[in-house]
Amino acid sequence: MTTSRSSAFVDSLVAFGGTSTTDRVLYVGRPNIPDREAVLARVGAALDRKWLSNDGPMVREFEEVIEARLGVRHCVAVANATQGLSITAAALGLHGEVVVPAFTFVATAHSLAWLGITPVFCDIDRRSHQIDPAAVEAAITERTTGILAAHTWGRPCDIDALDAVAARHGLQLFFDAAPAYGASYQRTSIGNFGRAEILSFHATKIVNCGEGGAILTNDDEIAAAARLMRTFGFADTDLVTSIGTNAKMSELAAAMGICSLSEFDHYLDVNVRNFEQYTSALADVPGITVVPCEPNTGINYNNVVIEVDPQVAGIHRDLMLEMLTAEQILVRRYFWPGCHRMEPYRSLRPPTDTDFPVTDEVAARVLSLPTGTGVEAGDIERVCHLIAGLVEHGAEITRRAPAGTGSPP
Ligand code: T4K
Repeated sequence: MTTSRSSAFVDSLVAFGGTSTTDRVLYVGRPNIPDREAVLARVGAALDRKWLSNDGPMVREFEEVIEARLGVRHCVAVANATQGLSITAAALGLHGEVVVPAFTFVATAHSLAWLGITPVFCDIDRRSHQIDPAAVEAAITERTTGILAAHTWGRPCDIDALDAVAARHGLQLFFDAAPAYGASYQRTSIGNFGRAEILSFHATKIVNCGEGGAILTNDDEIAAAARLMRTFGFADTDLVTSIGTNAKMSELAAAMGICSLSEFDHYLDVNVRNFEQYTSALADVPGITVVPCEPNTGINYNNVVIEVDPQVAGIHRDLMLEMLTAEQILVRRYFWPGCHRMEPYRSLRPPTDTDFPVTDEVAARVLSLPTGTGVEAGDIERVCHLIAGLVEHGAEITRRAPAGTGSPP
């Protein structure tokens, strides 16, 4: 119960002069580290071969493992997902405008803007946080050539409805599947939808290469074009047949990726266990909702996301973030404030409060919590205990926080 007296819980918070009971720092996005000996053995083999990049054997092995696991015809490994998205947009011949969600990591939009394509933002579904197919349709103009949908939180978006919109308007549909390795939609692995899907193997993803990405497609022409473009357009020694860039994955990254892929089942088990612990520990905390999974989808649980309803919880998300950060629990407010409020997009089209109201509301409420193999049951207990306490004493914390702290910008 909230009282006007100072409570022991609030006094114990680091932000109010208390001392933390632990030295542990908890991160969102802490990498899953595969068996060290296995990684070092593969790195050693690459050093012995003196072949470190440019279509090396481990990059090809990495691609083949993914093709086999996901049942997709082509996996084109790249240096990172952002480059993979740009290359795919170029391979699809996109120009003019491409519709993207406003609520996504900014790389989705940047990958297009980098090519001189205008990302046109649209709003998301309130419940799932995924791109809203009706909003996509409303954003289409005569300049639109494609739709780049995102599988936000690694959870499949409404692929069937987006397919229908793309077909109705003769548009190319492809997916930013950066966080979605291992996810599935109606029992088919992500990687098989649209013209192509692009994965990230950044350090923060469930399977990682340190830095890495992949273009997945069942289309031979897109795969061939992407293979050329990732390596300067070289079709053969001294033979350049298309525009290209350097988006090659190195052998060292592939070594990490192959070892990481081999431990996927373990990472998934840990993530599921963590997700279930968070869900049950926060179930009765007023104003806190663990964003649920949609039916007919399989997910990798690499993102544990809560919504904080400030009216019910009695504390704003930003103040909660500051309190947890002071405790060395480095939660993140992905994807605040929404791409439409980031440069260069906000200057190109100054945002109003009525443009993308769902994105604005969701972006103001979400918090990503630590998960993965770096997090233990006791850590989750501590995080949930703190969140529950912050809610229980929300009024007092809000009153005692220095002016401007944690208040919505
Ligand atoms: N599309 C979507 C929907 C995406 O989410 C992303 C990437 C992309 C496209 C682009 O994919 P890539 O081109 O990166 O392959 C991080 C990641 O860098 C980024 O890959 C990821 N999404 C995004 C959601 O998160 P930042 O700017 O938040 O990174 P940073 O440095 O703040 O680190 C994130 C957290 O991870 C921190 O808590 C620290 C921790 N961390 C990070 C690294 C790199 C570690 O503990 N160890 C590490 O080695 O973007």
